[in-house]
Amino acid sequence: MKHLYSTLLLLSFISSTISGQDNLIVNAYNRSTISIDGEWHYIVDPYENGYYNYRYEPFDQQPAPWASAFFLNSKPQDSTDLIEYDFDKMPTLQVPGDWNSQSPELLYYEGSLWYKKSFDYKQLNRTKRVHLYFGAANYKAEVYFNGQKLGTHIGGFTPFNFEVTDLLKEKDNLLVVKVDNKRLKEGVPTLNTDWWNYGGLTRSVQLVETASTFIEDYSIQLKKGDLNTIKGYVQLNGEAKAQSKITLDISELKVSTSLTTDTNGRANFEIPIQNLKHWEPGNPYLYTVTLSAEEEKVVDQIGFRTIETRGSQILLNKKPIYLKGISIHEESPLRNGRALTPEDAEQLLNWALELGCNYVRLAHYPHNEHMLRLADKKGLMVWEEIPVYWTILWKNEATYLNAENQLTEMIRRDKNRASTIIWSMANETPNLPARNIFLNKLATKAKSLDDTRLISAALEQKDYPGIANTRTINDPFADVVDVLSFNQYIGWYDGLPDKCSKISWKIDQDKPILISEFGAGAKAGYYKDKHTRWTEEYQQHLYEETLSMIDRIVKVQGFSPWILVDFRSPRRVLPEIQDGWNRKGLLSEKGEKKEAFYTLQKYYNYKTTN
Ligand code: GCB
Repeated sequence: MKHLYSTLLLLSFISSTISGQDNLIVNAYNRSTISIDGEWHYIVDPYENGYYNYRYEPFDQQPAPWASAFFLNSKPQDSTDLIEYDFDKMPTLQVPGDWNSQSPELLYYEGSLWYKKSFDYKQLNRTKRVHLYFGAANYKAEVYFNGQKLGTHIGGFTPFNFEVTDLLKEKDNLLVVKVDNKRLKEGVPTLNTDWWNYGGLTRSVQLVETASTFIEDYSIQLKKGDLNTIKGYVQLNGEAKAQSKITLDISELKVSTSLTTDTNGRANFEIPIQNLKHWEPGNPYLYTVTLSAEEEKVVDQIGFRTIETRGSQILLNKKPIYLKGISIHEESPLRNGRALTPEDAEQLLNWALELGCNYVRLAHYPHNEHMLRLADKKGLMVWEEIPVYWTILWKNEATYLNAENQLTEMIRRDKNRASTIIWSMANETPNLPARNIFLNKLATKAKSLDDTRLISAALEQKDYPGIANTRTINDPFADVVDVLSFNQYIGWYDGLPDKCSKISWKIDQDKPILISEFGAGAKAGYYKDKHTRWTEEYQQHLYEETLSMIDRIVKVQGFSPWILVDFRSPRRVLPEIQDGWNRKGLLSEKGEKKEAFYTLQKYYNYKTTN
């Protein structure tokens, strides 16, 4: 047995230096999948004792046998064996799920935690390839399977996968994942945020089965600005990927197009289409699209729409549209923690619809895929964003690459969602030369990955030089974005709500304007008068004042107040009012509606969208 440890460790040493995650498989949930969600044993490991030896060298990079390396799930072979851990005697956590909301001891925990799951795979069929797919793990995941390291993933909100075909057994597969949510200065996000640092395997873990040559990725959307041409590509992975036949069927449109891949396994296409029902709020039409490769089929539900700007207008399917929005964090009153299921998404998006929204800002990081799928079905336009928030290390190359990777994974996952109309690069970042370089590179990358959607960022507003009580946007990134968005808190961090009526706006850029945030804190059920902070009347008054101010800002094409539901934040410590919650929600964390909910609802009911 000891000999086996050293063999396994040597193997893992070799593999950890050569392996990493594979290209992301798109539309994973609509493929043949086996869930490995459920109860997973865990060990809390703040000192990373199961990862490093006493010289602080990672076990998985040492060729010697180390029975205390947790990824081996070692068991004493006889009564003389010294093994100082035992996963199977430890408590369990639900996967998917953040760990913070599952145990009072873990509420504030930031550090390493090991998950272990054993499972059988009865349907072992050597012609299939099998991939281990993680919806997300916050923040850094080290993944080990049957004693081998598969790789590491950094970034808490995007999916990743590893192929396990050759490692999979029929009985007793061992999956061990170390997840570390320590905040890092060089991380994305960095040390300070105004949200809870929920750690763990926060989204579902699945085995995805594919053919030996399979459809890894595809893009199927309308060509930029063209209501009658579907454009895209299909990418195969596998030995037979070159010169391979693929058929793209949209039977309802009588489309059946044959494609042949090039030597890299890719087929590009443009297909003219007549009589398309275009996706839009109120009529979110989705077509069933089937891709058939030689050995497999992938089915998706895809909507077709164009999104462009013209001067200060946003055009959806060539028609101006006003975005009636709300900002949302990925947190659920149903579970008092990270939202993660289709039901959580249903609840959040139903509230947005009840408010009268046609648009949601999914802040401040990529939300789970159910949110986008449901937004597609419900006809809600979406702003998606990466956690480049406040004070990133702009000059650090690794930080940039991390942000770019999160952007790439988000776009790769969601580029076929008609609902997503805006990719946002950042939130409230300082106007500095190094930041400009960082964000410009991100925007160029986003455009290179997807030229059909709009780019934005939540910027900050400033005093207009030389004109009293006048605000403007003075940020060079405003020249790069397609949609000029900014957050503003006049009446909350900046004076009282009455101040809104005294402020004028002079925004010189000829672009559509979105107000990406405004809001005020209120404790549900606390009533007094409109000048008393934290009351429902104050919040309602702020909404009334802000809404009439917004009506006076020329070029505004929509907004997304902060925020739908109260959310946990360690920055919010005021006793009896905040108690760890940011109170700017239109609903409390228990789902109680505040007065301002109805104020916004009324406004949206009267507001026309064109
Ligand atoms: C902001 C941030 C958001 C905060 C909000 C607040 O400007 O973008 O993340 O939660 O203000 O409540 O202060």
